[in-house]
Amino acid sequence: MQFERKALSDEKLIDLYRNLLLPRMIEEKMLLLLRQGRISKWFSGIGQEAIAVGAANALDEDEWIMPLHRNLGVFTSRGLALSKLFMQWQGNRDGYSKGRERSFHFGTREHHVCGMISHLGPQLAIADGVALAYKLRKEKKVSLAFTGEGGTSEGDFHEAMNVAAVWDLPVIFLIENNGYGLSTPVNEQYRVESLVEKAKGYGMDGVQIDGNNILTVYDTIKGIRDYCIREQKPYLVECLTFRMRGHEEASGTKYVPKELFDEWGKKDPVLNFELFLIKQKIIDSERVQKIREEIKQHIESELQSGFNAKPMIIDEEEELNDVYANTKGKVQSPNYKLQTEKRFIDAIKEGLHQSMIQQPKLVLMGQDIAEYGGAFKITEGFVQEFGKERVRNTPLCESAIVGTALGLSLEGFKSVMEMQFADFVTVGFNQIVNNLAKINYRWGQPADVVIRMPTGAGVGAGPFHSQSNEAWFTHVPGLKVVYPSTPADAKGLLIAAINDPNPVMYFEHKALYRSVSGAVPNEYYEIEIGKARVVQEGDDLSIITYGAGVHWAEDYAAEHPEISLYILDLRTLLPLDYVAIRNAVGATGKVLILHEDTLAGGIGGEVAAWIGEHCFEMLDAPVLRCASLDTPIPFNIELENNFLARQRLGEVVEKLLGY
Ligand SMILES: Cc1ncc(C[n+]2csc(CCOP(=O)(O)OP(=O)(O)O)c2C)c(N)n1
Repeated sequence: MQFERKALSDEKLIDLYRNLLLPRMIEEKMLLLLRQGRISKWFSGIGQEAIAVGAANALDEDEWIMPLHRNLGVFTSRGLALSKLFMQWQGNRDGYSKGRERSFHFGTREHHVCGMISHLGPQLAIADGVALAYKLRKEKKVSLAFTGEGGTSEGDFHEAMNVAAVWDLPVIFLIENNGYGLSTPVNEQYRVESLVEKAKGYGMDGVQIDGNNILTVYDTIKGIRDYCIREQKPYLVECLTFRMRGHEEASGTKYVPKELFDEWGKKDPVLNFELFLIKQKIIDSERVQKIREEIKQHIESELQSGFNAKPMIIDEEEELNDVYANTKGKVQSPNYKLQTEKRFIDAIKEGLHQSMIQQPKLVLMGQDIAEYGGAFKITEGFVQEFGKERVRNTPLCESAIVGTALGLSLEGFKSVMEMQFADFVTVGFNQIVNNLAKINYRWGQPADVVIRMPTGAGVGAGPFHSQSNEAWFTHVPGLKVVYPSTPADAKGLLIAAINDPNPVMYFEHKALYRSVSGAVPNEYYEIEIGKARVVQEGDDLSIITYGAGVHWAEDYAAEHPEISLYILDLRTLLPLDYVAIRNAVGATGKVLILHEDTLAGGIGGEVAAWIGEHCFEMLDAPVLRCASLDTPIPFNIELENNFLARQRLGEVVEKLLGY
């Protein structure tokens, strides 16, 4: 192995050696502890340390890195306390995630490390978001995200690379090519000669290097960092290395030919560098022994404090509280004196517009939202007023944009992403339910993101432009789900969602955009998330509903003055307003839950179950649900009308009144 020290001082070389040796020696100790049953699982990076250590050392300490499961060297190079790391691996409360996350699946703002979720790929777009924040602030910084060669087959790799290229983001994408993805060799993973060829496909530059040579990695990444900052462009680097142990320690290496271990064993990054330093007389074997002894002592004493960690004390309230970041407290109430009649769509636009003025760190992202104004023209005129940097057309890649939004949040920005249609959220689903929703609970990092979801049927748009998919998200702790039905609520809830530091799914019904109007306070105001609205009081029967259902219920009430209906508009589906639900039950003793979403697994089931559990004694009849048919949404208008819950509302009301 050829080492080129270039202008590096002896001190720097020795420093790199220490940095390289530390994760190796920690891992050797961990393998021992694993055999003794003192830790449960281990993903080894032995033989690959030069990549993590070289990359982490090449960046400034306040530049974000997104490491993976074999990158202990990133964590040690960034100076995370080993005692605390060890508590993390043991699932101890005093680790980096209060015992909630395993191994390296955590982040720390202090060290600018954003650890992975188990899914391979999503970390890459988070690096895009961080780099976008650097770019918007004109800071001379890069972000760096790791991927294995296996992970490059994920769609998230493609999307993140493409966004970084199109938006000229200073991101370093680092592929750690270690020959195998679990048991899958590279010839079953991809067909290009080398993965770095993929860079061209995105219009970026790339380089393939020896990942076992610490000086090559360090020097190359330093150079790439300068390039990315200077040129304001991303870069792909492929580091060739080898996985010297099993995928994880229990899974073995039977499928790997022995010759490969012999061949790569000779290229060991630690021993070769040590040999180089000795040969160059930068250190002697005595100094090597001394350094090793110092590190050993350090590991032993850190482990001791790790082992002395306090046992877990379960605090259920804290568990629940940590799912969400704290909101700022009191909402800014509307001033109802100055109101103007507005359509639903214009109220949303006004809420968004006023938020852009109030929140200079708010960025809008979505397909065709800039010059074109968005599929529904909600952001028409915004780009002229707020500029291309804050009103961003995106390539077609929902997953990467949600990930980018999270990256922006890491750097203190807020963002609103427009799904062109709520249906397309399926291709950004993983980022929402696993990254945005869980990150605050996992390591205390809020995901300050709003996703606007133009939703709903009744417009003859067929199965993939009409779905009600809110129930997919009400089942995910960590998300908030709001769903206004009036223009005034649409504006106030959107502003509240943007001000809320948590990820909010904001559903806006397309059929209401231009069909519903109402008085909307002119000023900037919030409607509190989590509070339902009594639409009208009544004595005979309560309809609990939201979205288009509110209008169906109101129309029904107007057509049937002989029935005294109590109508509750939930407005927020997660968290639900249980006080308002209880009041609605108490008012009439007969409850009908109405929603446009299909019946099975809809939020109506959850509300009905809660009422059954908590309000049984108030009921005079079973809780009934009126929902759309359990079919996909048909295109033909007559079929669609038949599909929709509205069709059956009268029937269910009569049935309930008949009890
Ligand atoms: C989306 C997703 N699919 C499958 C897995 C299961 N899995 C975990 S690691 C792994 C292999 C990863 O290979 P590679 O990206 O090359 O990284 P390496 O483990 O070799 O460092 C697989 C299939 C996963 N974690 N995420």
